[in-house]
Amino acid sequence: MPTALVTGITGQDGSYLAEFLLGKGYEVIGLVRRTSRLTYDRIQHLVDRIELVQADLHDLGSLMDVLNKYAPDEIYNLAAQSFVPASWSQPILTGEVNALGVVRMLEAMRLVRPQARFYQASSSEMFGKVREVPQKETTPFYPRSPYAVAKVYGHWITVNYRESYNLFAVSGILFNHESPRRGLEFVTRKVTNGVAKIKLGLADELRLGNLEAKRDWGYTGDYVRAMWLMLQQDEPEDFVIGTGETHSVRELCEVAFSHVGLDYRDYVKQDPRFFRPAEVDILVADASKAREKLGWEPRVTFEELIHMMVDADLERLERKYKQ
Ligand code: NAP
Ligand code: G4F
Repeated sequence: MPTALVTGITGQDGSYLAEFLLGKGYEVIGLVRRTSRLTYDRIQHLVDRIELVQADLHDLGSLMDVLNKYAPDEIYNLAAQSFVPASWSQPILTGEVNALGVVRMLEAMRLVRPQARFYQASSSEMFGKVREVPQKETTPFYPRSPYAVAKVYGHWITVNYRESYNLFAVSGILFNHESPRRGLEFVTRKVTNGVAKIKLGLADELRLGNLEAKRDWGYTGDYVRAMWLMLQQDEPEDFVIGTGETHSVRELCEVAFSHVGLDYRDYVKQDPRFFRPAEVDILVADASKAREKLGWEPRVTFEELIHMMVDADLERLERKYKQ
């Protein structure tokens, strides 16, 4: 039975990846940081089937201890400060975790478990002020936030450890991926949760920032499959993962509100508080390399994804407020 270590297991991607790996017969070790309250809501249904171990990306010794104890075959480094706006208010913390945290994990692997295979959660935010449309593996980066700058470091240090130490270390450059487990502050979930609240009479408006920004939004369940496929290849290589479709935040609102028979123009208000100091205007993936080499394709469409998220929020809120 192969063993996989997943950092960020309590996050959106970690929970889907853990499910996926269990389905493939892996022993799954989840790295969790010490917090004053447990943050296991996304993995509550899995806690009896996985092993959780405390360590922190700030602390090299804790990472080395975990690798020593569990000797994983695969390491998925998903942990990060993942909310872009927070990276302007906490740029140093974001750099510590999203940039230096990656090299700590790679150092731990180099010193303790060099035969393991390493996946780094790189991001389409690295393309930022895009140099070409669509974006592929060779598109130059132009990061537009402290988050994205830190992710560029994490990306290149992974390439560098692969080339310097001959480690099997790869980066997945993943475009936005969403699900009913997405954090409430990200725009898809903010919209689907807002729609559900308005539909149930729990709110009467939804305040958003830039409605013209465009993103390539896919379903997280599809994207964790791509992470795993990258670690099953003969040679370590980086891959762009996305749907190849782009939609504006305005279109997202149209699809989400009309799913419950409402017109977004009656409820959505633009609020300067949610605009960013520097915006990423358009992201859209050219994932042809992943299609050809990994045989990867997304299975859930944009409309299906947004409908799934609205339905899940409606169901959750109905349950909560009926009691
Ligand atoms: P998420 O839901 O915010 O989860 C982040 C995870 O990182 C949580 O488990 C969090 O733990 C953990 N974490 C944060 N700081 C840590 C530290 N110092 N030590 C150990 N763990 C720490 O993010 P996600 O959407 O699943 O994204 C997963 C990864 O993919 C991130 O690296 C993100 O930047 C990257 N990414 C995401 C997308 C996307 O669209 N979702 C696209 C491209 C790349 P707590 O539960 O304790 O907070
Ligand atoms: O949902 P978002 O906050 O995601 P963003 O910034 O694209 O980052 C996410 O995807 C990245 C991959 O490209 C990941 F690396 C990162 O970790 C994260 O998962 O915002 C999407 C767009 C932005 O252009 C933002 O300006 O939506 C726009 N937006 C408009 N109104 C809003 C809002 N975003 C948020 N969060 N809240 C709003 O009210």
